[in-house]
Amino acid sequence: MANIIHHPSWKINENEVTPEHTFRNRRDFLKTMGIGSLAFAGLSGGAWAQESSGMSPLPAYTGNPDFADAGRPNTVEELTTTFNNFYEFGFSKSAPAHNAKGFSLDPYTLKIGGLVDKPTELDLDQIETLSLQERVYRFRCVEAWGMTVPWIGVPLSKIIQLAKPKSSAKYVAFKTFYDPERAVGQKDTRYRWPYYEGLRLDEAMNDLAFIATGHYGKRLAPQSGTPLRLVLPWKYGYKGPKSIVEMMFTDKEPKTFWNDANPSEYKFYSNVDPQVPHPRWSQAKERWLGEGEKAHATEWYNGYGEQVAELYADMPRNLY
Ligand SMILES: Nc1nc2c(c(=O)[nH]1)N[C@H]1C(S)=C(S)[C@@H](COP(=O)(O)O)O[C@H]1N2
Ligand SMILES: [Mo]
Repeated sequence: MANIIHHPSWKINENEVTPEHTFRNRRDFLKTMGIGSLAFAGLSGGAWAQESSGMSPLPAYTGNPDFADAGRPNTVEELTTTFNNFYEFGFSKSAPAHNAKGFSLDPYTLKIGGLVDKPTELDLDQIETLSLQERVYRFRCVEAWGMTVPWIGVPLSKIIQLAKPKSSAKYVAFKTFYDPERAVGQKDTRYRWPYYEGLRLDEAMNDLAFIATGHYGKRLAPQSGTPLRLVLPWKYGYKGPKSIVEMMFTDKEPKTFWNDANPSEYKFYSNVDPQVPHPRWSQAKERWLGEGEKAHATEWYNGYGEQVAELYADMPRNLY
């Protein structure tokens, strides 16, 4: 490999590097550097405290009957919380559970701005009073593993409605926390931190788009994206950022972390599709956590086509 790989002090073993991880050359990095964070210029503060968690227990929630059963067994909590992608806390699957131990963004505030009539700041209580419910969703990572998780949270549309997006708002961008002292992965300059993502507004308003603050009847484990993360069951997992701190409405398609890192491998839409292979992996089959091999056929939109297919009706399939 032509790149000079500079190992930071928390050095990762090469054999632990996940398939999603790719090394970017310096030229690509410089090329994308100036562009991606424009939407958030002036907004990063880095002042997210991490006192030991004083978080209250998860409030009472109801089970949403439409999502009581994902048609397959739930993944056991122990697996969901020990096999993770959360590059801020290391690049191996086992690192986040270890490195994010005790991590918290308390006191937490979600900032909402950009093209909205009501710029808003919400704490966790205000978010959870919007309609806290449990939904069991299938989840699919682009690395061809899947899981099934009983999330607890609120529909993203409820949060969006509070901020009253202007008619000029066509997209929503998400920004996550920045604290390289605590999140050692953010010291790796091969990536541009903090992790950022985006959706078209109609995707964000779809009933499936969900902000999870809990799973398995409790608050999210730190490595699962404390205190809240986006869950989009019809898209590959990287479209759902963990530990979001800002939402910003825009009229242009937002830049995204993985598309900037490797545009030929990670597209903006990233809908699960067995017929659109990733350049490095077929997407035809998938492995469910806890199983040894790719024993299951991948479903288009991860099986959620009834709810989301119309969003992409006039789009060529290979575009996403
Ligand atoms: N902030 C942040 N969010 C993130 C990631 C990340 O590295 N950082 N990884 C993404 C990817 S690739 C996947 S598959 C899921 C993994 O979620 P899990 O570890 O809870 O299974 O989180 C997504 N959200
Ligand atoms: Mo992923």
